[in-house]
Amino acid sequence: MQVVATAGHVDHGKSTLIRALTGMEPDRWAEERRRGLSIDLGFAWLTLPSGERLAFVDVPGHERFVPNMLAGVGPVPAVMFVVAADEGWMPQSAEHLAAIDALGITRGLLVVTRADLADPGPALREAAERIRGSSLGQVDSLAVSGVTGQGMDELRAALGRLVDGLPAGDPGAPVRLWVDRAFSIRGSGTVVTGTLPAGTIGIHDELLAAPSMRPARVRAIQTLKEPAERVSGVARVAVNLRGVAPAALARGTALVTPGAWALTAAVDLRLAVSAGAARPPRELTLHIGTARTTARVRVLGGAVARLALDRPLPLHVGDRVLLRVPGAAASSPPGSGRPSWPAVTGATVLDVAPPALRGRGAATAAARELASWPAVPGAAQVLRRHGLARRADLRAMGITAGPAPVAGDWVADPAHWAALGDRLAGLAAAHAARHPLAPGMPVDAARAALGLADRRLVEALAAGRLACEEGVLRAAADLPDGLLAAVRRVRADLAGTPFLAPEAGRLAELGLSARELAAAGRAGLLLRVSDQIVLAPGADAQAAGILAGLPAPFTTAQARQALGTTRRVAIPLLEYLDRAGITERFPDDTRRLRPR
Ligand SMILES: Nc1nc2c(ncn2[C@@H]2O[C@H](COP(=O)(O)OP(=O)(O)OP(=O)(O)O)[C@@H](O)[C@H]2O)c(=O)[nH]1
Ligand SMILES: [Mg+2]
Repeated sequence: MQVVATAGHVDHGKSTLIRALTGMEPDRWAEERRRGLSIDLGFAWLTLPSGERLAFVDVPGHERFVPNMLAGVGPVPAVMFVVAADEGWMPQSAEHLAAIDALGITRGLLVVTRADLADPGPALREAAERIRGSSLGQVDSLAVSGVTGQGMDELRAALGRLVDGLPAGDPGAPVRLWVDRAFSIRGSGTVVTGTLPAGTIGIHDELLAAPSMRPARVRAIQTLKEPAERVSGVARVAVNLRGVAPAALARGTALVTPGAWALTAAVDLRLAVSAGAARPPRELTLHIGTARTTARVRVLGGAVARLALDRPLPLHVGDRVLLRVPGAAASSPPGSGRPSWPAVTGATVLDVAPPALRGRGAATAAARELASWPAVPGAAQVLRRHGLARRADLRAMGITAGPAPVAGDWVADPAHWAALGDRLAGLAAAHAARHPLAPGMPVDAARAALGLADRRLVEALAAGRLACEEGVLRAAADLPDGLLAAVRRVRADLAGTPFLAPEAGRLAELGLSARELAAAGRAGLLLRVSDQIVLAPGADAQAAGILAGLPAPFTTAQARQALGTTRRVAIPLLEYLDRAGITERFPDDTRRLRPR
């Protein structure tokens, strides 16, 4: 299934076209039908000649209902832009196009309707020209009449081509269903509807209602009025929920996959317009999906701004949002001298957990860093800014790929990690100088001094630099320099591929015989998995973190793959983990992590 929203000036024939195409009534309210004017969103669908189903979200064109229009278009991947042949391009045509452009929607179709009333040529030419300058670019276009039915077969064919070109949603993506309607049905309870852009919702799934984050269990699902066990985006869905009242799920709330979304009231983002020439107003309305909230704007520099949201939203790094000047019309008044801030602009979310800006120059430095980020930032940029993060936190920010953990489920920016290691070595040396009779530094003292949340981080940092025994860190001093140098080479080999232990030839080349390996192991500089296999200290905890991500029980082959290593290492490593009580081996040679 695909979902397409309408767009276009008031009274240009959007709803009439949807009625003619689908035989369904998009104007759901008596008031809309009485006034001949759409006020709220309408929903209708049809089956295309290809057999694929296409749902429409019909939006109102009147300028008073722009927030409803934005809620309709917000979660939808494509638009059918409607212009009346007898009126041509009009103010809300421009306003709707500006919104589509700000949302970054790239797929669309131009339909000039009411072609029974006037020659559609001029309207087609002008609209195509305007649309070409937007994110939609060059679109297919045609003339029709929703009243005489002229051109409707061609329109179905054009919609088929539009739909064929649309990317399918990722069924494995985390769910964020922006609610567009919530109501209750006698005997069933709460039902919400929305456009599901990606991900899968199944009966019995537990979702959270953002922003309250109250859990809601899925009792039943319908898509286009048909019951379904599971539905994957892109789709129109109606979800029957247990555990929440409709009032807690009004338009603008979202149903999200637990753990997959950070609820945030502060974001750093890149504006599609640089703040160089014009200054944005202090307050803008942020729109995403069906939600909107007032946001206080602070330009950090160039096109980078920090927004404080009145209402927290479930956001991911890379989300596209629309920023609207409250109460403004789309086309700014011309010729007022100083360039004015556009009525709507798009922006891309760069950071959903921005660090506090302290001290002079912090904003400028932050703007410079964020300006250098790619269009859609990834783990490398986010980690460079945050230094250290749990993988679960990265996932909630929308970052799924990332480096292997340094300890537990912690991942680190390499430079930050190296600097922390150096600071730890310095702290331990200073401690030893201050306490000559008890030179070992307690791990917890080091953890506090480094401001770290988890002592496993200290242990991983100490590995290779300091010996760590019984909760105390000691300088690994009394080993010969040659051995220390060889150990550093091994550690460098392991830096990018932590589970590819050096082969016997490599150990011999570095002069590391069994005796040297044993000494390095005792000093905590290497982890001796077996006589022949050495890894960096902390590799056991790192392996446990990775294996925790496998379905239990897992096979040796699955573990080997997840760890990115060979059987030569995987088998002794798993046996080591068994002995250490980290894993548990079953008679069929599968394993699971022991609960801690
Ligand atoms: N002759 C003729 N009239 C049309 C055609 N399409 C729409 N109309 C008329 O134009 C008026 C507006 O049509 P709607 O379909 O309500 O327009 P809309 O774009 O949905 O308007 P809003 O939702 O209020 O923005 C109605 O009176 C329709 O009967 C057409 O193809 N030919
Ligand atoms: Mg209408």
